[in-house]
Amino acid sequence: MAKLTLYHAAPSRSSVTLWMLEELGEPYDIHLLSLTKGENREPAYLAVNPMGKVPALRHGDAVITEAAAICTYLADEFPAAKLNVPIGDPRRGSYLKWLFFGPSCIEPAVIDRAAPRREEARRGMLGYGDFDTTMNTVAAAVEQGPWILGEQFTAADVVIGANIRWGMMFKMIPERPEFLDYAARIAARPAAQRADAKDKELAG
Ligand SMILES: N[C@@H](CCC(=O)N[C@@H](CS)C(=O)NCC(=O)O)C(=O)O
Repeated sequence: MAKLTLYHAAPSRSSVTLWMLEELGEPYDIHLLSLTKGENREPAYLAVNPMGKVPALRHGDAVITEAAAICTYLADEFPAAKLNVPIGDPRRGSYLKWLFFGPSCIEPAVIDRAAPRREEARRGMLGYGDFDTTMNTVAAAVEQGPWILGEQFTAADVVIGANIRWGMMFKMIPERPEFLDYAARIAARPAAQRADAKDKELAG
């Protein structure tokens, strides 16, 4: 079977994909990079990801970048783990919507609030509209639980769950009950615990 190698900095956005790999349960290697030493800007890594960003995943000859794309790829590539919603399933549309909602709405909404623009952009110009609507939309999606699509935990929970956990940790996402409950359900998952422990060890 083709080898999986995660290019990772601990902790960082690549921790999302570390968690995804733990949920997947397939063997993988970690190629650790130090962002503080600028190893992500060295030619060897720029050949892997010209953006100089982590994460990147190598699977055999394929290289995938962008955390949400990596989660989507792994879920589809290893369907036995039941972390995807396959083509043809009526829930696939909703599944894809949430995989994209993380990087295209939640992240920019959170970052724009943390580092506001000098001139406020019109709501219509912003893909996420406004912060409160974005948060209310996510809260409604995770409120009922246990997972975004109901009983099945999917890659969409890794992407959205990581946004919520990290956002609350850095006080960038409000600690509302829907988010706290969802984060507690995630924290109880053995794969999330293994990923957290691995990250701590790697960072240490
Ligand atoms: N859009 C990318 C963002 C990745 C990203 O910004 N990673 C940060 C770590 S949290 C990074 O590599 N920063 C190093 C740098 O930009 O020099 C994704 O979602 O994977």
